[in-house]
Amino acid sequence: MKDDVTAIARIETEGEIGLICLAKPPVNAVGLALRSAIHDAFQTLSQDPAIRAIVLYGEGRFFSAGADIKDFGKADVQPTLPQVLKALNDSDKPVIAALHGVAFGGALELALATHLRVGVAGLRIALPEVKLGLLPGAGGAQRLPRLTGLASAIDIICSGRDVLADEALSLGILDRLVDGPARGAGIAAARDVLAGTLAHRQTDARVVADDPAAVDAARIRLQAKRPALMAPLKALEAVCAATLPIDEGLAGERALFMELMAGDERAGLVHAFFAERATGQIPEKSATPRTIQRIAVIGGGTMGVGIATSLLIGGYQTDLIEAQSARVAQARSGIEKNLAGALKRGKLTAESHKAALDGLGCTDSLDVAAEADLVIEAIFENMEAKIGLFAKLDAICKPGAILATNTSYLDVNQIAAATARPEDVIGLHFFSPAHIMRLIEVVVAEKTAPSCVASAFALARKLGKVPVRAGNSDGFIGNRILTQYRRAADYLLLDGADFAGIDAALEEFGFAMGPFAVNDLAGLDIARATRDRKAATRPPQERYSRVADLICDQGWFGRKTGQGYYLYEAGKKPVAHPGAMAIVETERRALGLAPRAFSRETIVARCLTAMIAEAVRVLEEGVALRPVDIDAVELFGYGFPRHRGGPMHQADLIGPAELIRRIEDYAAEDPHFWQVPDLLRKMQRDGRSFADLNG
Ligand code: 3H9
Repeated sequence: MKDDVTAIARIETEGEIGLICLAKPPVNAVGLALRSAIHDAFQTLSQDPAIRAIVLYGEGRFFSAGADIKDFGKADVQPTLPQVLKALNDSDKPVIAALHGVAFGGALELALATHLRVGVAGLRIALPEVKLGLLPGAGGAQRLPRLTGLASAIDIICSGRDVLADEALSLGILDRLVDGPARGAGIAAARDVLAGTLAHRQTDARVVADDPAAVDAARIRLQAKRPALMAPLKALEAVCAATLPIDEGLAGERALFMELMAGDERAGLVHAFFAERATGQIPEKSATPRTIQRIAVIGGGTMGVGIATSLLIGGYQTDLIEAQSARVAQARSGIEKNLAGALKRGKLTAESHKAALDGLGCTDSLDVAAEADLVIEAIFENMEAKIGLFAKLDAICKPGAILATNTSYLDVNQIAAATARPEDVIGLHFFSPAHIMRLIEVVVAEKTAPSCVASAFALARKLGKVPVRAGNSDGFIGNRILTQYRRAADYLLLDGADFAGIDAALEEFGFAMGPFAVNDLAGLDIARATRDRKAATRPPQERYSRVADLICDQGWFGRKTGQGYYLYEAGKKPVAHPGAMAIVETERRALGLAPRAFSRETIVARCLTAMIAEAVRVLEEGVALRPVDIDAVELFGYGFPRHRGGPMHQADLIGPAELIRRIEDYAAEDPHFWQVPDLLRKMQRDGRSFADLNG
């Protein structure tokens, strides 16, 4: 038989061993085309009398990332993945999967349907479908328990977690773990099978013992999760079906899979998956990034310490510059503590932890910035201070160094104008805690050079972050939307909802914390400083809630002072602060407002609509490139519930007509705050969705 070097499922032969090489870059995703090609290749090899064993392996970095997520619409087109896998399982000839890199989702299901699995060191396997709002829909929930037993399969499938090669071997998922290329490992295993020295077996022929204790414990754990998602619970149901005869179990699993496939949870999670990757499509994509090896971070506060930690974890030599000598040691110990945490969580190995510590310099001297390829300013939010600092950096830094500001609101053009090299100035807006939060808003000012933008994106990806290109606007993308979301919540509070009720409604929607709990965490004094800064330019028609200011007047700044909207006592669950509630009531009386009742749905509808309206304005002003960039900002920087996909994804679910109706309805009370953005009307007229604008 002639080897076909162009096919996406390439047939190769080594004596009596036939190989099928998955060759569909970048990740060998198994969509309709690849599964059909595998099916055809398998039939060819099955029918070839010269072939006695069949090996499947992958070309490139991975065996395969699983089913093609872009191709879900064709999940039911024949040959379906379950049909292809059944043919593998039923084969008279031994079928062997040789796995390297990753074997996820449908790709692991494919391997589970073969008769023997060989892993190459470094392999990661997973059934991550629940992370996409799905469950393994090609027999994974039936076949994994046949290898591992019910309890381990529940753990792996309902969490979607990665399983490393050693664990996969010990659980019986892998039959053999070797070093070296997968192709050779597969051939060696096939030879041993043919020689009768390596046992192989049809997975479907095995039986699974029931384990009611493990099932009950998992159900209780999953139901207690917030947000309580459907996919893990349905996945549990599917795994339980593994105790039935295989055909019944497979049919039950497929029905549950198709049910999830049709749901909003799946749509939101898949949107989030692609949003994370889509943000890299920027106009500066073809610019060459500058070389960045050494970075200086200025400011030893929480932000500076977090940013420096993130850079060190990313392998950069990093100098933290804190002007107040007395605070230098404190900044160093903050970074060391964060790095120790990263080591403990497995984000750093012992070796990379040591390298990170070796790469850290802490000083009170700005002169060190002369050595840096990139300087990130993270001092307090004060324009004069930033202008003064950038003028100094202009004098100190080497030509071509990138000068970045971590400002969250201020005008980057103005900061750039303090230097004679505005083309080298950019905004890098990290989110706190900067070594954990994944978003970086990359703020492109009027004169920022494309190479500067490309460098920021390359840096962010190296740090494992999600960079989003933002225009220079007060609050950029995220904080602009946050401001309107908070305002909607403040108005609900004045009009009769209570803050704990508002928080509960939004937490039920899926936010980890409601807006008032978040305000307490961030520090009420911080938001007040921003409001004070903007007071002079606040439009007279704007409704202003004084509640937060009055709470601050009491010296209650939230968590850090033990009191804010909530009362915080060590070891106890925070409770609504009666003093804060009294302030709300007094303010309502002073304004002559009769409190109204708001349902949880209304609370969510108002807050979400306020977010969406501002997001649409951000889009029509060109501050965000695409709707999906806005969703990425909200998902990776502001805790927007992942399964909801982001505000723009929600806007598509709600539809422009309903959004316009809501805004016009709310505008009857407050026509200044509630205004229909022109773009929203245009979308309705043109019958377009925000997804259409993603390109
Ligand atoms: C499933 O299998 C359901 C089954 O039960 C079926 C039942 C019938 N499909 O992440 P990267 C793209 S559900 C389509 O940047 P890395 C990705 O969008 C599936 N495309 O690389 C990107 O495209 P672009 C279960 C995919 O090295 C490019 O490949 N599987 C898929 O950092 C590179 O990706 C999963 O959930 C896919 N499955 O990480 C695995 N995967 O260049 C999801 C990736 O245009 N994938 N792409 O932006 C991953 O975890 C990571 O992509 C992986 C590589 C670790 C594989």
